[in-house]
Amino acid sequence: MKTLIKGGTVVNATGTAHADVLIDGETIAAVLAPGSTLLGFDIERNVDQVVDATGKYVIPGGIDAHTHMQMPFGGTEASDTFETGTRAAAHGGTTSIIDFVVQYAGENILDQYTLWQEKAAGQCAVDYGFHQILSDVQDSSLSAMDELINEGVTSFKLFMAYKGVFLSDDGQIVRAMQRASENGSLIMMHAENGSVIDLLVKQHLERGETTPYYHGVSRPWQAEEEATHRAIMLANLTGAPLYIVHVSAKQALDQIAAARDSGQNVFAETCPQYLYLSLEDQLGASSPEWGEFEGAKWVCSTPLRSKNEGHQHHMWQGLRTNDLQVISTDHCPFCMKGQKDSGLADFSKIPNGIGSVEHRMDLIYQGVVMGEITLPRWVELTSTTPARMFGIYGKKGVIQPGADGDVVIYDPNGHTSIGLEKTHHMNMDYSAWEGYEIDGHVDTVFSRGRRIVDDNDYLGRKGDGAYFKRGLSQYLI
Ligand code: DUC
Ligand code: ZN
Ligand code: ZN
Repeated sequence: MKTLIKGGTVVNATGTAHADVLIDGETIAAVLAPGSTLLGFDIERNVDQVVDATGKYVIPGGIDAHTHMQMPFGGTEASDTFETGTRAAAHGGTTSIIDFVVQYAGENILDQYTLWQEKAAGQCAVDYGFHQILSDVQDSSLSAMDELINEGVTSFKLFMAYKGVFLSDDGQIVRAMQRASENGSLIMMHAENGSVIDLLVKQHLERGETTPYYHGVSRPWQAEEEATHRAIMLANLTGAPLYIVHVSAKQALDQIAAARDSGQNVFAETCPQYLYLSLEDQLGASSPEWGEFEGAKWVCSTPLRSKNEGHQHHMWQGLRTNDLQVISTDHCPFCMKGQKDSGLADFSKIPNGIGSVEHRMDLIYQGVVMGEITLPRWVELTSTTPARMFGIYGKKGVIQPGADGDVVIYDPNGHTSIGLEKTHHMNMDYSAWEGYEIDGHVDTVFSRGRRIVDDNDYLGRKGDGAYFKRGLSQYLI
């Protein structure tokens, strides 16, 4: 199948150009001056389909480098399967995800990796890769890190919170970092001080403060800043490169900026929820159905931060100055009924997570509309840098000859309503983004040359998406 996408504005991280894009089979064959011929051939007459992108942006497919499909967590499992979650991603212009293989204490890492490959195989709508979560860092975990690199898993996530679930102590973290500094892999860190949080949670509950708002209050910015600083110091000690996930506190971002300024290989992402949503929104949330428990819809970790303290402004600023390099979602959806409601009487029992995989490209495009970031920076933050950071650039993250035909036609004059009625495709009984009106619309999505979304219709099939082996981070070599 040959496709010509004609008349659009191609947006790469490096800039914009009026150009036609020729996709041959699964691959971009050429990016051409509008209306040009190829070796004397009239291209338009020699392709199978021509798609008119006049007045629209033609961008590389989004890459969400932080998702948790069907993740076992908080006594339940994230409600999107690899099938439903990747289909929703496709609708939102995301054509690659990198999900997390989970290891709980005592479990064997390579067994878990095999299990996750089995879960995803034949299910996905878009291409996918894996990071590996390490919890107790056994001797076998270290050799497994080396083996997984050959499988294309080149980044390892550790947690400084969730004691008894995921938490690794500082000694375990250092062991994993030492191995990463030897084998070239990237350490990803959930940076929150778990002991402090556990104490504050206990104290709030003892005082009868049980509503979802106290989830955020018991995870203060000091706990994020302290853990971020500690992670940076441990990475400094070992020489390991470090990527801090889901940064929400401005003080944590300042730690990251200082480390980067000193020359250390420290990278970081934030997520849409930390750019738009606040602790005050959560406190004010109430509905006839749920009362104050409505706030459970926005229980995630790191938590939403206070609007009055300027965190959101600082995140946008960090995205402009490149102290933050990536925007992922931390997509970890749970339904209100039957999942989040297990915390009705105790906020600490609410499974942590927000679902956004479908909305990330739209929500961050809104940053362009608001004048927070430029058009090329939108593509850089949501596609190009995730590709480079996680070793898939060239195939993904760019519109150029030889790249996979992962292409999105985005209409800046279109509109996307995230309605109060269910308008999204995620397997959730609500959306954290209900009521958001977006000036822009994902019109058409190609995944390796196949048109899988057109005008809100899904044209693909389960199992279209393939596993990609990743190389080492392209920022480190
Ligand atoms: N944070 C969440 O909100 N959910 C999944 C795990 C995490 O770190
Ligand atoms: Zn995390
Ligand atoms: Zn996560």
